[in-house]
Amino acid sequence: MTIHNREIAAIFEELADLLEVEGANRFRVRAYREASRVIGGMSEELADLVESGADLTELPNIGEAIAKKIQTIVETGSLPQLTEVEGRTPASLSEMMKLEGLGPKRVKALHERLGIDTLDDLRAAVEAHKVRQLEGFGQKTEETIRERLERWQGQERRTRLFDAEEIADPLVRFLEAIDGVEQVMVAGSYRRRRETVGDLDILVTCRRDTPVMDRFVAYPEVSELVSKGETRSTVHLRSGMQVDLRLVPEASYGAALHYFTGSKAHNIAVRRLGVKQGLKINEYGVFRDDKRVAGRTEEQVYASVDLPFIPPELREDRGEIEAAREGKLPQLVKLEDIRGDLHAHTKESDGHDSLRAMADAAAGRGYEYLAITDHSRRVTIAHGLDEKRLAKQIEAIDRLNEDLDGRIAILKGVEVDILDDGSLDLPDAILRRLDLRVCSVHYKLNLPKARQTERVLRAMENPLFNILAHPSGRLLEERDPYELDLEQILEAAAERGCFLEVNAQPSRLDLTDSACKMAKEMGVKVVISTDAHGTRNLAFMRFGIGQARRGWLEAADVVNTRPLPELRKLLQRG
Ligand code: DGT
Ligand code: CA
Ligand code: CA
Ligand code: ZN
Repeated sequence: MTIHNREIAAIFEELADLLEVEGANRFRVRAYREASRVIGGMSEELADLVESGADLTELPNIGEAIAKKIQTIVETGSLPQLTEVEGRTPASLSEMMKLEGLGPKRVKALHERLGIDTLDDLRAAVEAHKVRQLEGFGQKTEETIRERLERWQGQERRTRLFDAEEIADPLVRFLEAIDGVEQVMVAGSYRRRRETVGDLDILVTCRRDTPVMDRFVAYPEVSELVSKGETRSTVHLRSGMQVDLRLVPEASYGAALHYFTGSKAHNIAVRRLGVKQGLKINEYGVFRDDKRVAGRTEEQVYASVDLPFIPPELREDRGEIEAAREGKLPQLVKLEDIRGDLHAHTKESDGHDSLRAMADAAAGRGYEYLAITDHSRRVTIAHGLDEKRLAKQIEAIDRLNEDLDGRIAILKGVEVDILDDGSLDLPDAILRRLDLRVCSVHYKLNLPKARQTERVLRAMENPLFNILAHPSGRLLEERDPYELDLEQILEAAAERGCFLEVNAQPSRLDLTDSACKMAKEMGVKVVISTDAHGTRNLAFMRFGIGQARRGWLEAADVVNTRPLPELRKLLQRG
């Protein structure tokens, strides 16, 4: 049984957390954390690399010692060092660290000073107002912890779409390889490209007497069999993901696909239309007086209620049925419409790859342009660029562009911090020499709404401000968005010719789908960017596209579908 990168990354993360709680050397802690980050972002399986005898120390941030540990994990499935630290620390401490806002430092303080080892202990201490008395906590922190504890309890755990893909892809290949299987389709929220999914809903069609269910429950990743039947089985995988598999007859495939793609609200609305016309619509087909009149394809199901095909990303009952009826469905933006990426990092700040490698990778994707936007000086942990280093990079890009000879245009950019007074982290003189400026809020995320909004609005007053990066600052399943009056920001952006980013990092997907729709309605164009920290991350574009499609965006709403000369004009504000 091979171990996945996700699991290896989790082992290092856990090791770093527990060592930090113990007060271990902070460089060691940081090394493990870095390793975890690198491994989590790799698309090649480490297990394969180890097997092929590759030199792991060639990976960024992986030294001799960590390479050896990776080898151990791949070969044995675990790491003795972790087992050892786990033996020394209460198991519930790591659970506690998963609560938003409670890093190793705080867990350590709670553990040492109040003897808190579990979430239950923590809840009791919060009730007794003991937490606020701790140095470095205070009343506000205590209240935040209380809210998070409450939410944690009532919360279903969801999986990010990217992780869901990593789980679904090999399973789909496994099912497709079964002799006799014809179609395999992942429906549900996964097909609607929701940013997180609860479980996977897979539909299969096959020839008669194909042992699909037997093979499915014997999939090596299955950790628990919940139920097994003739046409439906449910399992849990090692990743924690639940999978529902349904075997459907060819004649019902379209109806089943429609039903299990959902959303539930969309299904109910379509079914209601059917009822008005005397039709019964369910997962087996469309029926009039118990006679099946449609069901083989989704198109047929929609046609039976006089609707055109509605793309899965729109099926949320947010007006798509009315739009379809009036012939006003948007022509949703597609991956092929994208002509370039406008947010990418290199080794110069916190990226893994060189300028040249990033340029080649973008050209390899068929892009017309790529903007290099390394961090500005304030972000010291990311090795942000000051004026001097940025000036050097500008020259390097000029030289590279000559070298590339029009194969792709590399745009000179920066991801510049928006400081807390609303000024930008680098002087206008150097910013002016760039083709574009991506502007980000990276610290003081907890300002009150009015002040945070004021901060961003003030930054947008600078005519050099082009794009507001990851506008809400949220991290999926990890960090809440900061307080910001998006409507005011969009109004100002429309007035001033600024753009908002759909950051396609799987953990960000920020703007959200509904914010995309709001931007469109307020006449603000968006930029879909990957914020790539390595060549492979350029492939994250598909997640940004999914999000934009869920937000009803068309190619015309997206700045980086424009040819370069048009893009350049759009970047000259006013
Ligand atoms: P998830 O898994 O929470 O991310 O969201 P979904 O949308 O994948 O929901 P899930 O897995 O519970 O069910 C898959 C689809 O099956 C759902 O999108 C619509 C359909 N479905 C489930 N329950 C019902 C129901 O009670 N009525 C109708 N009309 N459809 C349902
Ligand atoms: Ca589902
Ligand atoms: Ca399900
Ligand atoms: Zn960035």
